[in-house]
Amino acid sequence: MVKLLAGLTAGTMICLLPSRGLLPGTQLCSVPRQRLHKLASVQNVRMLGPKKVQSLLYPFSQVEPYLDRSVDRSQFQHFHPSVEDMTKAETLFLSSPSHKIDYRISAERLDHVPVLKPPEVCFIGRSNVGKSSLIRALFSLTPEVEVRVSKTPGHTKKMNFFQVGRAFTIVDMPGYGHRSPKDFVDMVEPYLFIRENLVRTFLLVDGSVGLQQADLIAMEMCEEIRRPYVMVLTKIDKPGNGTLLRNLMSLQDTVRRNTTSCYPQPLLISSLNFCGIYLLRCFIAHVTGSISLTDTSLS
Ligand SMILES: Nc1nc2c(ncn2[C@@H]2O[C@H](COP(=O)(O)OP(=O)(O)O)[C@@H](O)[C@H]2O)c(=O)[nH]1
Ligand SMILES: [Mg+2]
Repeated sequence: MVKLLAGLTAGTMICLLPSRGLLPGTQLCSVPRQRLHKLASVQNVRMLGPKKVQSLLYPFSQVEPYLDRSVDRSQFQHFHPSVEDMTKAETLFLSSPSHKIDYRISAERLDHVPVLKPPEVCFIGRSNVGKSSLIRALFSLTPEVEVRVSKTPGHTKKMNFFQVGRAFTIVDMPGYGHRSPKDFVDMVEPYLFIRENLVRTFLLVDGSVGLQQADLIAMEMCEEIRRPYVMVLTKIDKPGNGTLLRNLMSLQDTVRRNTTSCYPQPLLISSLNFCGIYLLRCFIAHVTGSISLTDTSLS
């Protein structure tokens, strides 16, 4: 098991000092001289070329050119916030003395789950699908937050709670599949049923392999629970555009035909190259009521 703290090679990182002013009005004093990934913030992404900016902020644009002309694009862009909204949202992911972001607690059993007031979002999915990596990428502006990522399937046996100031809590759930179906039945399912402050569940599917039987079972469970959930296609850096598009279309089709509680637009993510991380931060900020979007039609 390897403990990685935003473990990136020196060549891929830059150092953002307080004087550089990452975001207007935000305090970096809580992370002095902290080394941040060069793609951690929208502000840095905006300095790249327009095509790169587009694909990092709006990952659907990567596959859109390969889509048949007859397909309605709007179904993939229900949530399409402005760059300004994404910039506003990411300030929530930046720790400061008045807005502390930290790992809060782990729970091995449901009766150990802490009672917390803020709205909560959780990440579920098969072991190794990329839940912890995704949470680590969300917190890349606060790399001192420790999120364990492992190459060994089934590493996360506990629910890990991360507190984002008084705004919301993010929960990393144990994976299902490989060696861990018991955790899933014992913890994940009842948690989803009873957690009153849970506002959104993100169900992760590996974008390089597409929907698996275990994912379909998890979707069925979410449908039974009838709480709003969102499909997330992870590791989109791995497959070629053809495979990714096929997996996306098949997922989209399943969502359209078989679900009522699922958000119609699957989100595309790579925690490796940060594609879609900014959009997801904005989505979380929005569904937890932490920001108001400029364009309120986007919900
Ligand atoms: N290429 C690629 N690999 C990823 C990505 N996200 C996670 N991984 C890898 O997938 C493995 C499992 O990730 P992890 O976050 O521990 O999955 P979890 O079991 O769902 O929490 C690790 O080896 C990660 O480095 C991604 O976006 N792209
Ligand atoms: Mg994990």
